[in-house]
Amino acid sequence: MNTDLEQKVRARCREMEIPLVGFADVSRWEDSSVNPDMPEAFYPRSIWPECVSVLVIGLPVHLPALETTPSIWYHEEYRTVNALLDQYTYRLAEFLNRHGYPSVSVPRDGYGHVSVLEDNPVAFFSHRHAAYFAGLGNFGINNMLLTPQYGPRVRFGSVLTAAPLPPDPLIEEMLCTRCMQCVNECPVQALNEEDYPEGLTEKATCAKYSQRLARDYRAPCGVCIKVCPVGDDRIHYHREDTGIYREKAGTEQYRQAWEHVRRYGVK
Ligand code: B12
Repeated sequence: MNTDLEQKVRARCREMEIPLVGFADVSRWEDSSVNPDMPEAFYPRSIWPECVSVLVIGLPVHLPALETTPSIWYHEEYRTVNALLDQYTYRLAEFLNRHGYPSVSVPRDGYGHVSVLEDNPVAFFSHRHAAYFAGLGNFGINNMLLTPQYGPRVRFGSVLTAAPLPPDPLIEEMLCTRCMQCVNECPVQALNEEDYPEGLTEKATCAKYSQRLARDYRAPCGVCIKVCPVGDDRIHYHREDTGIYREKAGTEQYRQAWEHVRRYGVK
């Protein structure tokens, strides 16, 4: 394992202000004790046979913007994070290439348009699985990868590399509290109480809702990540109490602010 290279990659990520970085050995996808029954075609080595490790980065979505969803504010925040993910993973792949290790970045999503997802709501590579195997978090009832730092309010990008980087340990302690707020607050009832990956029963319903929001420049939805109580970012933004998202006395000031934002910049 190349620990010197690992330190260089971590230092590069710090310079780029990337808060979450993890490494996964490709053998984790092939180990049935940690991998759910993901079809083999989705394994990194099936996609690129030279792959030895996967480098995963995570960038947070900022809670105050997300709280206004569906809105232009979250819509733009989402686009910014997506653009950065693609740029950062491309640049990290180039960094590794320059160090002599063949590497390639994977697009943060991997579909041409949300309408494509109505018939086939699957991409060729799963970043949430990569993030899990890179020790960045574990799965919640909302089907998202929850991290200690940001709960599910973090988007991931991956670099496939031939470099043998030391794998990070998986997070064993379950982060999801099973509070069911994601299930109860989903505006189109697309989630149920089953554990991942059965929980998202209505992928097409979720995708269709997202498509409707996209026509108005309000996509994506993101309510299931907004209401999740997990993540240190809630402390940072003074949002430990998720009751703020339900009508209750003393929360009018917030509701007015969110409604104000939702009225502008969209159809
Ligand atoms: C398609 C997609 C969607 C679709 C469909 C949802 C879906 N497929 O789960 C729609 C538009 C509905 C959607 C919605 C959202 N998404 Co989305 N989405 C994706 C995308 C592009 C592909 C997912 C995928 O198909 N991966 C490949 C498959 C193989 O893996 P998987 O879905 O991760 O896992 C499945 C398999 O393992 C499968 N499985 C397990 N065992 C078995 C066994 C067999 C036999 C089979 C066939 C399958 C199977 O079941 C798992 C669950 O469906 C990813 C980006 C990416 N490329 O990873 C983002 C991604 C998953 N989305 C993300 C987010 C944040 C969201 C939203 C919150 C919207 C938002 N941005 O605000 C919502 C949340 C919906 C929810 N609660 O699940 C993030 C998740 C971040 C995190 N912290 O986990 C990702 C990773 C984007 C990113 N780059 O960060 N999404």
